[in-house]
Amino acid sequence: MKKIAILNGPNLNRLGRREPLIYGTGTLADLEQLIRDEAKLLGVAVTFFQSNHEGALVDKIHELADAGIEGFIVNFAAYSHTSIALHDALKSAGLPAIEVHISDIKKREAFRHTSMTAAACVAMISGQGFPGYVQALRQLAKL
Ligand code: CA2
Repeated sequence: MKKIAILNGPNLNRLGRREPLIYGTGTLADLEQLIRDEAKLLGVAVTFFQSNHEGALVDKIHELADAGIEGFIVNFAAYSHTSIALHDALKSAGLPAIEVHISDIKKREAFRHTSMTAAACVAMISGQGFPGYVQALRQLAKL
């Protein structure tokens, strides 16, 4: 069974509490359940990690790569726009990664238009809401 990790970055543990017009009303637990349901249909094993700390996300990428994970779905949230460390961590893992953004980052403030981490990914899905993670899982399952 293919093993995929879903990594979520800072403030995504607050989903469903504020800004419903941008991020919807679902919580992180709802998002994880949606992905778990799809993983079951696809016959893929999924593992989840959320952190508000850049270094913790870097450490988790290394740990999962050493443990034999086969791909990543990443939403590094605000770190997507700033973090060369997370870009390098994905590169060091040498595994397929798909970046997801719940909102359409190109239609928001200019400081969200660039992603440092997307360049270390095989694809980016932005603006599809929670279903963007499901799309990413389907794509990775095929690789
Ligand atoms: O659209 C996305 O998925 C983002 O990665 C979400 C990040 C944002 O910094 C990125 O530019 C785009 C924000 C994470 C969640 O922030 C919340 C803010 C208010 C309420 C709940 C979550």
